Amino acid sequence: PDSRPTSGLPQLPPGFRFGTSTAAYQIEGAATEDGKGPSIWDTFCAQPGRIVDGSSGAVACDHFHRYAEDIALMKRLGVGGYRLSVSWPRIQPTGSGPANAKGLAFYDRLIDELLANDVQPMVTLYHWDLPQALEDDGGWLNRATVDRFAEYAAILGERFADRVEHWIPVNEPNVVMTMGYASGMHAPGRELMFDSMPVAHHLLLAHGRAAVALRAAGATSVGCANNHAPMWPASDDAADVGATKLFDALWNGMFSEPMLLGRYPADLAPLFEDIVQDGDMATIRQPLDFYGVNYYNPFKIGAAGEDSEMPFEFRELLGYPVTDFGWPVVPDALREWLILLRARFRAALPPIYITESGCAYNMGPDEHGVVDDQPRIDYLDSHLRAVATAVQRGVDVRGYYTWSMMDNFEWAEGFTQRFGLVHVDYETQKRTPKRSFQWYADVIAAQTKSLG
Ligand code: GBH
Repeated sequence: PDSRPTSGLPQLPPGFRFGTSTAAYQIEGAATEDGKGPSIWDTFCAQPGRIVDGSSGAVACDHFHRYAEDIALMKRLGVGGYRLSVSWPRIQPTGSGPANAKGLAFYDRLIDELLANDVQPMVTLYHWDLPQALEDDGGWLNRATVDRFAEYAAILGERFADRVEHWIPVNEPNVVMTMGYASGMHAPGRELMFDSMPVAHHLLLAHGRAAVALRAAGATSVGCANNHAPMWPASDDAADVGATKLFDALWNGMFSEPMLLGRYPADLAPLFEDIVQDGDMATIRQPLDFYGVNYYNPFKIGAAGEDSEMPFEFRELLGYPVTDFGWPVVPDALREWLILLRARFRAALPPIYITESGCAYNMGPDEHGVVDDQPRIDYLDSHLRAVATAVQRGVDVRGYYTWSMMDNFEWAEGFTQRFGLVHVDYETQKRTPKRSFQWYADVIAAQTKSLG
């Protein structure tokens, strides 16, 4: 008999989907196995000073070999869905031409194992690991990369559309543009600031072209995964409010408005004048079956100082607890964002999935082997309640995929930040479910029970 509590846990409506997320480069390892070509992250990690601990995703969680063990954990967790990404250079080692059979075979094994365990795959095509050969030709600055992406999408659609529940072409295009090509904190490490605008447009075209290719191959649910956050002005000062409005357009509007409305935010349109070609906006605006939101925390924005390169500035958001990464924990801002998103797009907004939401707390196993990550439980509890409140207020949120299933390679932070429900010992590859894992399992089980 199951004596675990069913009350005191956050409750979502019947049919609400609970899931977890990961991304290929962050967990798979096997960087050169079975014909995989190099990606921009393989290259970036090899450059001294790029990754805080000098590490790379060459081995990561060795999920490429341990996927069955990881899926067994998902089964134990009781999740109905798992968001994964496909490594483009595993499928096309140089980003173009025929598919690598061994690369496809890995995702066959993975997807079939998920389905055999009643976990529905949500598949992202591009979670930042561009084939290096395409970057050598200009990467996302080059419009031809969009054609390559459409071909890649067709390969995946033809092979997997019969088994994949949800598809996401591009993870967080705003992060790709800002961190990859504007500030250079991420691969490919370009520091173009506002000269990176073509990257945004090409990522949007890639999204649209992939949606068309996937549907042509039989995909029935295509969405997106956009990183969003409410932007709070540092003061009521006109200069702070103006800077906030501009950053909001850049971060929240620049990708959502073209995808859902077929146009750039008015304030940004001049920046795209010389980039947009006839028919592009219609290509970008494909009907979406769902809208994925990756949420971490709100931003406080102020007017820039005199010598600043940017017309806005990030200010520290004080008065909230912070994760081990230093990110403020503000569950109300998730509710606020969901309500704002609906207010902004109304009928143009499809059902929402939270495609990422989570936190870094870096504790490991104690002397009894227990990973006591109570702050993660508090984080998940409060954020699920924020979603539940938004749903009560009429926002159509269908699921919550927490970031992340397991500790993994956190990009420029290497292995120093742990977001997982499952602890990974990178020396031994031992998996240890944390207390938050059991808590999430209890939430899911209680939810199922309450359906009778
Ligand atoms: C997601 O990115 C990724 O999809 C996932 O792969 C990653 O592991 C996860 O989150 C955790 O980081 O103030 O300009 O420096 C989130 C990327 C990083 C975007 C922090 C906002 C702060 C922007 N976020 N970033 S800035």
